[in-house]
Amino acid sequence: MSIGSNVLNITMLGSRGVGKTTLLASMYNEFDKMVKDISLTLTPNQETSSILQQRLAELKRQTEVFSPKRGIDGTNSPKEFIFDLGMVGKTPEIQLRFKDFPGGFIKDNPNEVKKFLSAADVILLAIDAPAMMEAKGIWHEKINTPQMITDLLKHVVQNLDATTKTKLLIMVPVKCESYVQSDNEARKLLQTLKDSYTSLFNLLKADRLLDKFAVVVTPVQTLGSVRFTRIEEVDQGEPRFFFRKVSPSAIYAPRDVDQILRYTLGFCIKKYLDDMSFFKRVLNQLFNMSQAFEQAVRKMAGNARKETDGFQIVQGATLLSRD
Ligand SMILES: Nc1nc2c(ncn2[C@@H]2O[C@H](COP(=O)(O)OP(=O)(O)O)[C@@H](O)[C@H]2O)c(=O)[nH]1
Ligand SMILES: [Mg+2]
Repeated sequence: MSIGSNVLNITMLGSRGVGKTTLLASMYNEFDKMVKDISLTLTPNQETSSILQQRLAELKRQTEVFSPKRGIDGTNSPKEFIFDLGMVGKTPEIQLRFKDFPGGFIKDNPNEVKKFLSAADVILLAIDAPAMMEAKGIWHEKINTPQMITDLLKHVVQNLDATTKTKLLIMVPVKCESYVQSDNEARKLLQTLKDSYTSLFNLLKADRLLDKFAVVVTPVQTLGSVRFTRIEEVDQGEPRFFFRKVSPSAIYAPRDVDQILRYTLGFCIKKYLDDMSFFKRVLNQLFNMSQAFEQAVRKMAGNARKETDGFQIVQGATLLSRD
């Protein structure tokens, strides 16, 4: 986030069909519950709102047994989801811009993606949890392309030196309902994730990056009431993953999706305060985040942030405010 513009850029990575739009829809849908005593409000722009409403309606109609299809949503072009965040009844004070890069686009246009990643404050990596956890992870490389992600981040960290910009990487195992129902399972998910992204973790834990690049793992249940059931291999090595509702009458029941915003805004407010004290010293400049808003965001970010049950701050805890 740069002082003055108050725009927070969030770049989303993850294969098509992994659940990125669903994640945003669930997050937005849960927002009011999350801030009920804080007077914050999140307002999507028209286009964002209509896409998310449509997605929510689909989620609520989810059949008892289903297999998410990959790549049926037509275009393979990047999308932008825009939300304004502010105090209820007041002019918004921060804009959150989620840039959604589907897997296929990244492969064809790496340079454009690198540019966005370098400019991003937060990188949200959606990881297909069943691909990583089931069948000894044989589908992980194909679906989650960890090497391609690591290569993109290599570029980002090379360019980080030149600036004082800090970044937050949020690794989000999605479709993870089957792996977080007990402490033991959640620990196993976290460990498998660490084993499945060793080169990425090794890259980011270089000394010079430890206080610049925060990394957190946040397994969120965007549907909640479903479980993985089986994989069917259809034509030419294309797997299909099947899920089943926990009971025929189970309804859409997302869990922990608030964590994404708690971490994102915790990082953002810390960055804002650090930048502000720097600029105050140097320029004695005035800034445009109201104190009431700053306090509300701080409160939201600090409240109920999870660090157990598969959630972990892997590095850079000091970049995430904590009071
Ligand atoms: N089991 C399960 N399925 C999910 C979850 N999130 C999304 N899906 C399924 O995955 C499909 C694709 O999700 P979508 O958000 O469009 O993926 P995107 O291409 O990454 O934006 C949806 O139609 C859902 O059926 C989840 O948390 N659990
Ligand atoms: Mg999408």
